[in-house]
Amino acid sequence: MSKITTEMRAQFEQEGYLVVNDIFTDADLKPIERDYSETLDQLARTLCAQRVISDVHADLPFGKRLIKILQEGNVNWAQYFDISLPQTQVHPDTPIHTTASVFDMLRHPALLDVVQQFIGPEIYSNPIQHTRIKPPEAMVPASARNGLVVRVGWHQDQGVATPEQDEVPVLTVWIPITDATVENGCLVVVPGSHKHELATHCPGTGPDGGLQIPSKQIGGKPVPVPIKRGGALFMHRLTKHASLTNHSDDIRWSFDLRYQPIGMPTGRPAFPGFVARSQLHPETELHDWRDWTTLWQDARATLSLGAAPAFNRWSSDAVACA
Ligand SMILES: O=C(O)CCC(=O)C(=O)O
Ligand SMILES: [Fe+2]
Repeated sequence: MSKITTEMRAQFEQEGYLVVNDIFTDADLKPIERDYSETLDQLARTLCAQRVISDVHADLPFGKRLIKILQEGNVNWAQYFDISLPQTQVHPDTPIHTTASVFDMLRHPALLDVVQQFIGPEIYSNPIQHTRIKPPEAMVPASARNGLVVRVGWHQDQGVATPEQDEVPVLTVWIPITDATVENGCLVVVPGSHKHELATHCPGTGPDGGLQIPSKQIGGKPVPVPIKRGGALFMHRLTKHASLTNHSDDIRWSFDLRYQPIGMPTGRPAFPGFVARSQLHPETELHDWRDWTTLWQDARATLSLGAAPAFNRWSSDAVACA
């Protein structure tokens, strides 16, 4: 089992976050890159056929190819790569990137071994999860600077879930596919902020158009958390964090996942989670990525009928948001 040391555990308790290096090998991550290259290839071919772009740019590596395509056409591409549905405007054919390689990452034994040391051996994959592929921000057209492709503002992950999840020890796991650096927009955290209460989050005020904690409520001194590919950041649900702008000339690519004990509210009931590991009932574990895909397709079908579930508790009328 990949072990975290007593010192590492103490650091998490003290600071509210922990970086663990070398969880994934290159061989673990390569299949994900291959799948995403395939998705980008299909998208490029479709856009070329629609004459949105003039060339499929098949000779370029993934990141540079995506940037080139974005430079040519103002394309709404992020949903093709995300491992979640959007919170609104779900249609029967809304794309979602549920592939075998991503499912293998969600169930990766070395990752779950670390998660187990935080929340125990009954591990549920919480559906609050995203793929974030961020181009250099200056290259994103102003009208598209929102959502998953730009930096996020200050928040606590508990604040992006519904309140029935408040007592659940949900653990955030942030996994870089490209090295995450200060230049390309790694995360910044306020050490120790998990010892404070949930702050007010104001809707529509973040740089991504989402929730954000007003600056006077951030407190503490933020520190950047660069991480090498292969490692992961583990974060308490109350740790205040944000991400930096991508000022580099290539993409910054990460997945953010969440895990919690089995049998507790996920804070996003409209989306499907699954049993990732169970020592008590191993027969309940989900092992086939196609079953995972079906869960998301079923959720998509339901949401496309027009259901409008609440995704969080915040109102822009809050005094702190004025
Ligand atoms: O990747 C980012 O920019 C933000 C991620 C985040 O807020 C999270 O993983 O909880
Ligand atoms: Fe977050």
